[in-house]
Amino acid sequence: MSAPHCAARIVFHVDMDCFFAAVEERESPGLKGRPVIVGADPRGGLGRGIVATCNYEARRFGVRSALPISIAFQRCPKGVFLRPRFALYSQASRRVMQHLQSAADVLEPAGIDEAYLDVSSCGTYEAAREKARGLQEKVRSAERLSCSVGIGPNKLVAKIASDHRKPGGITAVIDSRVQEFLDPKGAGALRGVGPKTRERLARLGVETIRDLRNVPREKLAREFGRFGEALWLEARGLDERPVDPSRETKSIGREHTFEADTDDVALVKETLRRCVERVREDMLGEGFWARTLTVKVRFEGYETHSRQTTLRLSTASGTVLESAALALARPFFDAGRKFRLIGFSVSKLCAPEELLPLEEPV
Ligand code: TTP
Ligand code: MG
Repeated sequence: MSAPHCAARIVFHVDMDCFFAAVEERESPGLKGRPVIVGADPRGGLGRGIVATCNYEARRFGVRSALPISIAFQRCPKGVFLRPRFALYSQASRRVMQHLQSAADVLEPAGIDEAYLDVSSCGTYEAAREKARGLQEKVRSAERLSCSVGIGPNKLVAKIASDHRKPGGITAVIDSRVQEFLDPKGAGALRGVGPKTRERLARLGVETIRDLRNVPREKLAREFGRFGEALWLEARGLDERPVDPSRETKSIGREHTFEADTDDVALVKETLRRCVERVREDMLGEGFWARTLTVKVRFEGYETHSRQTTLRLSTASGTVLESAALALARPFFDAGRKFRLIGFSVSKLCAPEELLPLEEPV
């Protein structure tokens, strides 16, 4: 028998499998075995908007998150197309988080269907694996939902590991095997590496994390500035960020990186509106109103700016959020620059009930 792997820090990343679709299947047993696609209305193939997520039956037809709904309809016309029910998913999420909470030394919910758990008190990876099995079983029996668990020495590795064997997987990556685990993965698995960065990396001959590791530190810094420094560390599986329980409700945000830098103001405005709408859906799903609104932009060349305003009263009104976001963004639109990214976030969140008077009016 091999010696147990004692570890200083052990982190889980738990990610629910096909979350919205899995909740829908649970609610309607008739959906079992059929392709289920949650997202915009396909309108017989003419609908606009995108797929939020779909189950594995639908993925077999080439449907996936963020695909235009019209294409999803072409690929899988017999699928069951459902509009998202955010309130239902956030209720399911809250219950799952409670199970995770009771298994963790520290819990950091990282989104509606994912969380980081510090489980260092397990002491060994063997014990951590056992805990992960128990947790999956608990979520399966109590919530009838499936999740995948990544186990690693830090958040970065745990997150990549949770995606390694989906659905229902447990992947543990001990410290001494981090490099071997990361090396063959695409650079896109790292934080902040979207299509745009992947393309720039490809021009440097970088496809995998192994390729990235072979780029000298100075070259990455020259090419990407501070982000290059982060990439250098991440390619080595290094990540010191603690599991932070207070992160959850600090803010809710969405951002979009354009395929190519653009000075098409109408397109950027429309993208901002979509970000606002997604943020608002998340706010309502999680039962929050917000006071502080922030618009972030990144111009070509990675120059990043943000503008923020704090309202006198909290709101969840789509009209208020959208007009405030457009007003905040106006100076950016007037700058005559090319946009790489636009995003919107809200903070100073509160539950609407906190706004109500404490006593019943007489
Ligand atoms: P993910 O965890 O990315 O996706 P998933 O849980 O559906 O599938 P997987 O098994 O691969 O983890 O996202 C969680 C939920 O967030 C997802 O169920 C729907 C929602 N979502 C969107 O609304 N739009 C998106 O573009 C993505 C990626 C997710
Ligand atoms: Mg998921």
